[in-house]
Amino acid sequence: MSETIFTKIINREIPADIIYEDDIALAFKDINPQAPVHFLVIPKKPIATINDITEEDREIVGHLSYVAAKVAAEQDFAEQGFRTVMNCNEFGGQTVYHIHLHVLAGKPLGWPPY
Ligand code: D5M
Repeated sequence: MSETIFTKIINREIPADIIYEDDIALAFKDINPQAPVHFLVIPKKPIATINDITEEDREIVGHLSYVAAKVAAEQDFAEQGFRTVMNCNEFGGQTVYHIHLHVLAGKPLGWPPY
């Protein structure tokens, strides 16, 4: 797949407010926050969309939720609650084609999300 802006963030070619990193994933604050807390958890492996996840990626993708919960606990909003969202393709509202788990928190979130 072609490189996205998120690969540049992983490679420190452009700045981001990084809040978590390990061998598999990176988490950083969303540049256009939709809630008081809004960060993205991405795999270091570039996977374009949910549709492109393969069997070998299952552990990586599960790890994104693990990181979301870990940061939620560390930042003390786990008990209050939060939302994770992964958008897919045009109708899902995806704009960056490197999968990312949005983590939104800090206020009661509406449902449905439109
Ligand atoms: O979400 C893509 C998200 O990525 C959107 O909420 C903005 C965010 N974004 C885009 N560029 C950056 C940089 N450079 N830093 C931090 N956050 C960024 P989607 O689900 O694809 O619509």
